Amino acid sequence: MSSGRICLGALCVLAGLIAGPCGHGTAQELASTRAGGVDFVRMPGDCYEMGGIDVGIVGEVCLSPFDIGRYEITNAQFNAFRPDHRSGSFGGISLEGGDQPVVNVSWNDAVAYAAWFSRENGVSARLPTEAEWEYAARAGTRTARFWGTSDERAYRFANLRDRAADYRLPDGFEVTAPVGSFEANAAGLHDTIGNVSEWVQDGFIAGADRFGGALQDPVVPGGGPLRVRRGGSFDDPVRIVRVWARDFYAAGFGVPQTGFRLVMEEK
Ligand SMILES: [Ca+2]
Ligand SMILES: [Ca+2]
Repeated sequence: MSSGRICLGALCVLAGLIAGPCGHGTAQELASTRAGGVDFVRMPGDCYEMGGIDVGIVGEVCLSPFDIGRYEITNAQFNAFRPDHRSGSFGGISLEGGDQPVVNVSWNDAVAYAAWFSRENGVSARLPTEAEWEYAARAGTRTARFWGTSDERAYRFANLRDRAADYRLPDGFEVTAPVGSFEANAAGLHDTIGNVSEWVQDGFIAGADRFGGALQDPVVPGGGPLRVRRGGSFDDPVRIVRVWARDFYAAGFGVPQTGFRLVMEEK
């Protein structure tokens, strides 16, 4: 548990709490809502420095308020939409538990789920933008991981690769863990780093200048074949995971390492 108050922009984040304007006020838990069996945490409108040394500094981006899923979408939640979907197995170990995150879903599948979820629940749900995802995953921190820079503390906060050359930090899960098995970040979100990497809305363009200077609610529209994934998975070694790290995959294909969480736009 973080002991310090971290101030970024107009807000202070304090161990699961937004403490109000820096230097003032009473700590107040971030608002949460629930729709269609999915828990969402309300992110305030705010600005932050996006990007990192490995991928380039995007600069200060500003976001309108949004609600983001506390957990990755699970098999049980996705099967309400597509009862015949199967997440399969990895290395002979099942990925199909009801509380495990859904995987083997393409970006197109994730977008279809968000559209179905919106219709079913009378809300406006979608994938997070890359900028929203990174803001929520950082939860006010500026370090490479939301728990700091330490590799050794990773096993408390993230399900990463156990069976690797750097098998020094067994976290108890060789494949996907039931969502919420690891400690949350300061905003109350679980499994942002690790468990499954997460599809975001953005098309993939390399480079820190990909938003073309539009840094209010920035997004790279899709259109090409590639979409961005964030956070790394149970199949990534701890040494490579960073809160700003990004990679991509073809929009039409699912893999055992990738799932998603939803954002709900405020009305
Ligand atoms: Ca693991
Ligand atoms: Ca994740």
